[in-house]
Amino acid sequence: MGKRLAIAGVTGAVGQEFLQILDQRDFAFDSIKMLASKRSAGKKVTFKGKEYTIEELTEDSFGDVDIALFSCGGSRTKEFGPAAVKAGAVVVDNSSAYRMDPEVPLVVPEINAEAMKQHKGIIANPNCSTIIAIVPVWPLHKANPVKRMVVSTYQAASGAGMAAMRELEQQARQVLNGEEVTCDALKYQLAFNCYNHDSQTAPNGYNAEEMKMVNETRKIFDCPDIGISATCVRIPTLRAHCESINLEFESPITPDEVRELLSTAPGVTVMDDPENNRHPMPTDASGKDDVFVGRIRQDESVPDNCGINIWVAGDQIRKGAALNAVQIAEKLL
Ligand code: 2RA
Repeated sequence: MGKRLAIAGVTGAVGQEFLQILDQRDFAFDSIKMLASKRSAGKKVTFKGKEYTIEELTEDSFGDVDIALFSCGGSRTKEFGPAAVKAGAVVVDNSSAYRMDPEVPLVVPEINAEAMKQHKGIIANPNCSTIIAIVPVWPLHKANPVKRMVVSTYQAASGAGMAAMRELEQQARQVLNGEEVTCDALKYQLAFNCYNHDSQTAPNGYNAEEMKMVNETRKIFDCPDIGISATCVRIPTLRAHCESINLEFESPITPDEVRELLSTAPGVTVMDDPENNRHPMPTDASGKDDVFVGRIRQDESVPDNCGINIWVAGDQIRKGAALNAVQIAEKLL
């Protein structure tokens, strides 16, 4: 018997991607409910050739649900997630609401799927820039513990939602036409520009996106002492995040050993062609499941060949959000 599914936040970029991925992966389900805000209730959505009517997300939406995929923001997860659990559903939540709750597993299936066994009804999906960084770092860390990780991100508009993607396109047209730039979904002009991630800055000078990278990585790796520093920047691409990652290992490691380890790592594609200077680009990763890794090279500033630099690209909406959540749900079947 397949599971009874619900998608909470079905009209958003991640919600729409849930449907695509459930279809592409032929996810076994018996029924599916499309849930969204009151504003979207009554609208239609087509899934696997069948038309569904969107229902308003309420506390009573989950009596006939086994697995609920949530991507509707942290406040709505806190409002409706517990009711879903009380009704007997397992919630896989893409928001940051419960990620650092010690009672809630924070899971990347390729890394810590076993943590799911501890769930008490909610399983948290990590932040997209965290997932895209740690999928390739984990196999290296397992072979040779990472002491310190410095990450600079180049994050796509999709991280700010579907409306931000559309606004980036609109801004580009406005700039080229010499018109005033619209900044509703995006905090600043992103077209032909970039800006530091516009999440709140903490007293230590780091924004929430950067502290997610630090705190979520330590939780998922179960490695509270790993040194992590992040700088997160929004750039004018549509849906794939890129990240420059500097790693300091406990023991010496060569670029060839890194390539060898990554060549068999789940969820990773090595695209490392220094001779032709061909390395992952957002256009390579967009729409794909894997995290692409290139620019694999020694960090010659770190003694004893214990430093490595890599460059990664991953689809923010897929592996950075919807795919990772569906992979978690697949382990609940
Ligand atoms: C961003 N990581 O890219 C966030 C979205 N969850 O803005």
